[in-house]
Amino acid sequence: MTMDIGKLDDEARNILRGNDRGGYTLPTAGLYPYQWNWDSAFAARGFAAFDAPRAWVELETLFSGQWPNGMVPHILFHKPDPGYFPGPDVWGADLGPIASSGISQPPVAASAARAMLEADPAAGRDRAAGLFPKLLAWHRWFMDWRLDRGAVCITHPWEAGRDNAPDWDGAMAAIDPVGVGEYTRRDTSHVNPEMRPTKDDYDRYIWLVQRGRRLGWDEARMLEYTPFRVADPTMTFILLRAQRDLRAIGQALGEDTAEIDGWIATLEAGAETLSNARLGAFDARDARTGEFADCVSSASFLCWYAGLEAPEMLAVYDRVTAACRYPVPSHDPDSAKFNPRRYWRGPTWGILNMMIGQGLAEQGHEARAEALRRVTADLIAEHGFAEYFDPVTGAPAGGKAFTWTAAVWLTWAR
Ligand code: 9WN
Repeated sequence: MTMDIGKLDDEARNILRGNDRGGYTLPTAGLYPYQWNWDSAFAARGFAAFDAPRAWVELETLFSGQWPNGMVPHILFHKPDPGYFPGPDVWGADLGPIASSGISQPPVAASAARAMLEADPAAGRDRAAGLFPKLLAWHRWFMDWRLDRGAVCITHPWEAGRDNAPDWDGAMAAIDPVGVGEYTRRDTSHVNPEMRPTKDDYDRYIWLVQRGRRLGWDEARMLEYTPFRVADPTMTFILLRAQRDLRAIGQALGEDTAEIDGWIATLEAGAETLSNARLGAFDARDARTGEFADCVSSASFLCWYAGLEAPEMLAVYDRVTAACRYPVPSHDPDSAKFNPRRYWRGPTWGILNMMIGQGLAEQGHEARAEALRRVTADLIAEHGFAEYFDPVTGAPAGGKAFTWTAAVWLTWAR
């Protein structure tokens, strides 16, 4: 189709400006009224396309909420807003300088910072130097607290950023959310409930939050007994990539990066433990039971973004992307659990496409990368800057005027 690139550029910049709350950017107004971690790093990349100083501020604001133990929370509650549940009163996570959640999210910030530094080394040097020790501390926190056989685990489905992915079904089913009590969701008042996680999911999400709160969000105490601990391809591949990017930043700044070299080796070995031979693909692995989830997800295809060659994944990628018009579906269309409308159980997400596309290109699979870029551009041009899309029809879903979809347009898809 023919698309008006200039008009889409304007629209994307207006979305970023419109969601800007002064130093940080909302994912979308209404549904998500706070600063989210990985959304913010993607927002920074979007701003970098037209306002580099503002892009650095986005990352600096994110790190202003870093906890003393190095963790960077998945939500920073800068200003109270009753439109989102669960808010700071439910999390009770008061260990950091800003009210926040008690868990983290996929660490894409170092990768954003590296891209920004390389785009303008002179202007970016001081900003990158300010962030480097903070990024290092966050990455060390993952290495200290989240590894299982070298792969990175999540302790809550929200930590992966793929909330209701079928990858967690087994681990979630093992939780009995006893005593969770009554609560009122707000997400389903903003968007169609059919596009959101179910009540069974939410009971467990909230039960896990209540448990973390009872344990004072103390990682050592939480590790003694872990009701939910899943080695996750999203986290593992994204952290591996982020470590390589952090090392590049460190080298550009003349820092000692030996510690990061060790982390990369550990994570490379850990990534192999996510290879499910029965499935022929990278998969989530329950760290408590050792069982694989048997799920091909869009996160399985982040292997290339992580810097792995993974030639065996190409045929899986070709099968999955051929199965629907608007790939990459978040869950395998050939699986009985595939649902093209329900959030992370089928829909296509622009940020995953961008990371998969970058990885494919870097590993020399340019034709696949270009096809994916084009399909993502078509999705946005035809259906707008939605939170996610139906992979079969392209229909927009979830929140509108979405920050990370605008950022994907400005940085990669256009
Ligand atoms: C919980 C903000 C976030 C994204 C996640 C996405 C969704 C939150 C929610 O929205 O999660 O963190 O309430 O559904 O799954 O990836 O960061 O856009």
